[in-house]
Amino acid sequence: MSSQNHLARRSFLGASASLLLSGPSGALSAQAVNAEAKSSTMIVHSRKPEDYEMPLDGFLQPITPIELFYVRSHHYTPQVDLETFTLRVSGEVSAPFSISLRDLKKLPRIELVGVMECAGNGRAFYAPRVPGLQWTNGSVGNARWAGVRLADVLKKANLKPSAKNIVFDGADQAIGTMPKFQRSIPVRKGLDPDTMLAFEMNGQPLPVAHGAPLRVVVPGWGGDCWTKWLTGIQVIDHEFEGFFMKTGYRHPGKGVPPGSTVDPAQMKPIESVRVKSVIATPKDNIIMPQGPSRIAGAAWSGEVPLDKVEVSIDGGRSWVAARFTSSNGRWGWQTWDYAWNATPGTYKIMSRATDANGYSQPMEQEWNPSGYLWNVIQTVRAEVVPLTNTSYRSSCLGCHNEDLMRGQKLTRAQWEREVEKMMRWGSQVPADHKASLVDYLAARFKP
Ligand SMILES: Nc1nc2c(c(=O)[nH]1)N[C@H]1C(S)=C(S)[C@@H](COP(=O)(O)O)O[C@H]1N2
Ligand SMILES: [Mo]
Repeated sequence: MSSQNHLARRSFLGASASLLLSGPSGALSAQAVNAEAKSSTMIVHSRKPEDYEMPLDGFLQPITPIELFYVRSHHYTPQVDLETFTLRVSGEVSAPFSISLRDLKKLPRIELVGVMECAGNGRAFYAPRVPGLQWTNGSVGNARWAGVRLADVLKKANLKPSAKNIVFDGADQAIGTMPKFQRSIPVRKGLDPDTMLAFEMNGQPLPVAHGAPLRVVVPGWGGDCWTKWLTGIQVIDHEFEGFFMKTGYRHPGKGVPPGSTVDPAQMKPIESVRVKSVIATPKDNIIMPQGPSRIAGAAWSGEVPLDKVEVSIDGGRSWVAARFTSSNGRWGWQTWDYAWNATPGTYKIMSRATDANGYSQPMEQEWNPSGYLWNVIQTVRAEVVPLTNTSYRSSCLGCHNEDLMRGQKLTRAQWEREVEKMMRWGSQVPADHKASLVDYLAARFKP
């Protein structure tokens, strides 16, 4: 109750502080509220700049709700005024122009479900450790994007034959002496009919943290190309020289000795992400009761479409097909599940996604200097215990340690009276588990 009040007061103060900074604009209070909501549900890597990771439960959702969608910002979140906003298109084009959001929206509208994954997702799993944000599984999300084709915007500007790369510029300003975040994509990908300038996410105006009012959507490619707060598109006839193209976001294309440094000139810019799946349930190191259960998560791929997901409960010795439980199209992630009748034992649960070229997630990953494109098969360790044992663990060991239990050498009748006393004192033993719990205690801790 009091913590809720506290939260409400903080977001109120946040909203009014932003209003003071730059005048009345609806997006600003939305920003403060959004930041509040995210920091209460997400794994917080940094609040300023905003770097939030989706928790594992997010992989159960066919479409990622905005409150759960990861945020990766290199600089502070800028405040773009919707009234004066224009997008400038220039460079190797014969008809450069600037356009307001209202006029941009007159171009044909397109919509698609697309997964966006940070190239650094899974960096935390590399050994030796790689510097950078230590993302585990959740710098990825799946949203419904709506906007206009980048190809239509480029057509309006009339590309010259010399056009080679498209540089995107966002409204966020570099912090200190850090280079400004700018990325380019080749004209080939820019003209793909699914490459988009999006102004809506999940049926709402694009939220500030995700690039309002306009961001680039590059289906299948790493999140680093999906420029937020887009204000400029510059077409160039050469390779873009900016830091985040020439030095950052590059991969050697093959494994290199762990811990080594590689000359960026020997590496290539990250483009497509790789096929991958994540298990949302059960959670690693779980102790769970025997009986019907579900192994479930999400899977996706990049330029090469996703084909199938398989599940193993024996550490990868044998695999069975999982079932898709969503239909999010060519660029979306798919949720999947497998009905598992769990019998007592110790399990290593894995999921393995395969793309349409027959390439499957590997068991081990070769190392690369910035820890990009992690897609190793995940392992979830589970101990399945008999039902009686489950009640023993949840009802008795919640308050008493096992040494104390071992010290009790009681008959069945005595155990029954003891259990009844504990139930009167608040122990949560389901009525239909009482007899089997007494049996279990009487068998294990007898005179
Ligand atoms: N202008 C701008 N665009 C940006 C970034 C940024 O820092 N500034 N980060 C990029 C990176 S690395 C990723 S992974 C995605 C994250 O988008 P999201 O915050 O909407 O999840 O945005 C990309 N676009
Ligand atoms: Mo990223």
